[in-house]
Amino acid sequence: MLVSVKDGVAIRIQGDPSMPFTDGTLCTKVSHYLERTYAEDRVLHPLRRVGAKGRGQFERISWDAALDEIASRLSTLAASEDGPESILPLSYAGTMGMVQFSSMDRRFFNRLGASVLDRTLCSSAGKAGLKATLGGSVGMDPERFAEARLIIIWGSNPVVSNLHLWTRVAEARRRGAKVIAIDPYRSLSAEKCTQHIALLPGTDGALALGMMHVLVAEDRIDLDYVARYTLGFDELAERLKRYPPEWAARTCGLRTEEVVQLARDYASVTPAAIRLNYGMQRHAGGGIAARTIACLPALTGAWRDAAGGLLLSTNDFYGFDHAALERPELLGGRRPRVINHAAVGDALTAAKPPVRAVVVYNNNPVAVCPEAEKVLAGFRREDLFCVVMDCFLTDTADYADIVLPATTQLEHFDVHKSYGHLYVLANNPSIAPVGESLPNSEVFRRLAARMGFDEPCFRDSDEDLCRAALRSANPRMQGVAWDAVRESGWQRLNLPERFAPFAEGGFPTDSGRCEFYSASLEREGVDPLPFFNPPAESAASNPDLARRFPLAFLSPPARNFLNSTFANLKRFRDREGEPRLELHADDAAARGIRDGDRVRVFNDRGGYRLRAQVNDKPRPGVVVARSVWWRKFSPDGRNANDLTSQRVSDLGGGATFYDCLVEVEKA
Ligand SMILES: Nc1nc2c(c(=O)[nH]1)N[C@H]1C(S)=C(S)[C@@H](COP(=O)(O)OP(=O)(O)OC[C@H]3O[C@@H](n4cnc5c(=O)[nH]c(N)nc54)[C@H](O)[C@@H]3O)O[C@H]1N2
Ligand SMILES: Nc1nc2c(c(=O)[nH]1)N[C@H]1C(S)=C(S)[C@@H](COP(=O)(O)OP(=O)(O)OC[C@H]3O[C@@H](n4cnc5c(=O)[nH]c(N)nc54)[C@H](O)[C@@H]3O)O[C@H]1N2
Ligand SMILES: [Mo]
Repeated sequence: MLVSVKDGVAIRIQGDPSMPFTDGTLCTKVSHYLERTYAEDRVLHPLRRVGAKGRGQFERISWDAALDEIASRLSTLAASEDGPESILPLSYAGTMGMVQFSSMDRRFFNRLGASVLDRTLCSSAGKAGLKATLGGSVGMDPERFAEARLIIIWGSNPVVSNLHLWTRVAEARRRGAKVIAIDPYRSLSAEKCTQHIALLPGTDGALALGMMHVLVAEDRIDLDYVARYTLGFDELAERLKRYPPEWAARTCGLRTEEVVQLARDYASVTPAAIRLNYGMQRHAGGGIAARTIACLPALTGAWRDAAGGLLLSTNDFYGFDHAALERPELLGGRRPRVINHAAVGDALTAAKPPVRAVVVYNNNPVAVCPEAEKVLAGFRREDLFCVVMDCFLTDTADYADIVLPATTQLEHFDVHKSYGHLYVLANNPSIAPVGESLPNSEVFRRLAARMGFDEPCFRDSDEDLCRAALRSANPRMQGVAWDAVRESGWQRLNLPERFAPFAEGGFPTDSGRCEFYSASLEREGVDPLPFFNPPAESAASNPDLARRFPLAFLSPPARNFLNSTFANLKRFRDREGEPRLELHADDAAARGIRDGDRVRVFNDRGGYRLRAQVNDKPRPGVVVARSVWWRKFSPDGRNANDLTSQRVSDLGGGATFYDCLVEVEKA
């Protein structure tokens, strides 16, 4: 992104036309980033709560007063009987730059010995699934999608959530590729595909097993690739006998021909690329499902081609030096307890010893964490000391004792990797911090000084941190150094342009092969071969619950919001209109609901009101509420996470937002 500045004020932003991945295009939200930077409701100075928790009433205080109070409260807790584990950082993806996401903050909490947050809100199920099969978060180069002849968009809505990949998919389509969406919902992306396979939520693993059964039964396997570069094919073939396409079709709510044809297309139309994304892994069986799907390209040898294979995340191609950023040695041998972010409601209400202070940054947990009633019960606690660092008074900030104003991307240094491309990006500040706002890194630097943490690493500047992040012996990082990246803005990892990562094996697993049979899973007590792990909440897996709550509830990203970011700005809220529940005409008719009616969606965990949008986009039995709305901008002050559960996925302890049964009634 390029920023034009006049008299210290940013007046124009544009995509960097030299950047190959974006080609100078900004997404719907970031193209209006200046409105966020200069928004009227931006927090400009530190604030202290004056009203009751949740009311959002504050008075202005100085930085010194704010930091003195925080340092004194945290020091007292650290020295108390419950110790430093009574303090919990709550941070997530508000910014994912290495400096503002995970550097000085981690040093600070390591030195303190605070409880460790397991950040599982987004991707940990799929990450663990990929690790078991491929050895890490690695896959094909997204820039090669344009050359694929077959593309499967699997549990993803890239028109909305991954625009720059979609550009490549659209290009492939123009060149005649077949593009297939696998999604219970006819999303904006599914609408633009050549074919849409609308399976039941949480059944993706079953579909992949059925496909693999067909591939083996019809001799559509690349036996040479399998013999050279995979592990456990014979055991897998034996296992697949349990999963004929008729079984898969029944489990997924599809026709047998759909399963068989998908397998045949997948094997015969090449190069074949799978864009797997995180939608499909937000279920109880999400980790095993991702692992199972990741077996497909090795069976057919799709990896041989740069435009074939699978992409969930490119994260592990980067060799950033996280230990240099986070300094785990500051723990000094202590091993603080670990708290799962996806179950933070339970942690704040029931952990022993109790959590007595939270420091929230890059995160809006009251809006984005599951089972909001429990999360709120935690944040309402009078005895919980709560600090929120943010650019805005979010739903979470309303419960803060102290609010600290945070900078935006225009106002701080950072260095980024990506999970969806292969470039290192510099984030150079173009304007001074707005108001009295400070970067996260600076806040933790100042807090460290106040708390007497005198290790020299607490004095590193943000550019020191950028430099440290890129200092790495990893061959893909050779030639990628901070000073050069800062100048050019971006640099591709040291990889060939036509990069086919596993054309000749070389998977980062222990065996160096794609592991159909996973000894690492076996060691964890998990079935080492792919199997179907059903959703926790579905008619097949929990018929009693499904009798009371027969509809599957999905709350995927809205086009004009980025999780809950941007959802406070009028432009984006106006574009989304109001919270809406999309439902199929059959499900609406069965409940006497018409398009435009006010409805209430509910289950045992909670409920909220929104406007019915009757269309045939969700398959029957599925309802969709595009998210994540701020609670305070919703008609009854609630949102989708009133319904979602704190249950975690089979692998990786990931959140299971889309594994959620509900009922709907006219309000
Ligand atoms: N505009 C916008 N872009 C974003 C975000 C945003 O909030 N807004 N968020 C960013 C973040 S943090 C992330 S993690 C990514 C997420 O990006 P993706 O992982 O691509 O997720 P979504 O775009 O939410 O697409 C999820 C799709 O999965 C479908 N789905 C739900 N359950 C299932 C299932 O069981 N099986 C299958 N096959 N499909 C299912 C949903 O209907 C939805 O269409 O997007 C990023 N980009
Ligand atoms: N129901 C439902 N819930 C979901 C999802 C879903 O699909 N459905 N998606 C899940 C997913 S994929 C994700 S990734 C999570 C995301 O959850 P979060 O990471 O909490 O993301 P946001 O809601 O965007 O909130 C980030 C906050 O960080 C702030 N911020 C941005 N930059 C900075 C900075 O530099 N410093 C500080 N201090 N603050 C900053 C923003 O203003 C914003 O308030 O939500 C999850 N929750
Ligand atoms: Mo995410």
